[in-house]
Amino acid sequence: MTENLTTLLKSKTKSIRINRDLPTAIIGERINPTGRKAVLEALQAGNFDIVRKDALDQVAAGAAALDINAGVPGADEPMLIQQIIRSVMEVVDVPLCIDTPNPQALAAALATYADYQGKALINSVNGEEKSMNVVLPLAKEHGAAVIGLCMDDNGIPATAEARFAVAVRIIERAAKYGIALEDVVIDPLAMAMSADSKAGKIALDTIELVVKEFGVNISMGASNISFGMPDRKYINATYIAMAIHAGLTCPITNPLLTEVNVAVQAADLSMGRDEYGMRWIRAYRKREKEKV
Ligand code: THG
Repeated sequence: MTENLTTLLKSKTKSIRINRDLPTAIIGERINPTGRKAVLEALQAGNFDIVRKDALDQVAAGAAALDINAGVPGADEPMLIQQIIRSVMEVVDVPLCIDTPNPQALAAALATYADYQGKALINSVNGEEKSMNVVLPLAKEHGAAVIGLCMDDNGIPATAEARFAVAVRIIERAAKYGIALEDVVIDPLAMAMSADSKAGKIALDTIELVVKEFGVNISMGASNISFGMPDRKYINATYIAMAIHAGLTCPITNPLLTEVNVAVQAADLSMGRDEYGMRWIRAYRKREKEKV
């Protein structure tokens, strides 16, 4: 059996441990203007109230960390991501996952996060030479952990074996930069099942291959899977439970959706990560209280 590795993330006052024997660490997805017109408009107007509210709500709902995505078309992304990080850190103290494909924005975000003496999760590097050459040195320099996406110059591989091969390449390259294996988190890439009916299964199979070989932590945008489908929350809830069984440890998802949150809690209980069901019972009481 491969050992289950622990990824440590930190904010100024909080450390979280991500490990397959511990409860699932939800990374809240909502601070992301893509597909959210109100957020996009507020950010363009320099208003960060929605960002602060999304941060507070997601942490109250159980998010262990928050994904920060500042992808506003035409915006000065390095400046915007710094402003978002400062706004979020005003109101919550969970570690951050810095979600940008822009190297300047990533460097700016990591520099700002350093003011909080944190250890961030970089989202993300992929198997392209140009991505690995830029992102991995930044991860090493800032002592950050990094999500490796199972895609490269040729796009997203169509089989689990080929995605696994990309994960291997990223893991080996990270080691060359002196990044510890436990600081590499692999994302098998959950794609819309409405576009490709095998997309869900390929990601699950990829998780199993990567976990068996390396024991590393696994992240993914677990809501991507249901794009283009009605009643998305039920698909998301079912898929996330299955992915947790396969080895997913830190999904990027929306903890404000009760169906998703309950599925994660029930999956943790089912996987033997909730002694005496204490977390399940506590979450039940919280839901009951919120009903009235
Ligand atoms: N892997 C990694 N990072 C990622 C993704 C991934 N970051 C971005 C994305 N994918 C994960 N984040 C989201 C955020 C929102 C939604 C899906 C994935 C989403 N939003 C609703 C929509 O677009 O319909 C809008 C929600 C709302 O309006 O409240 O579905 O795969 N590493």
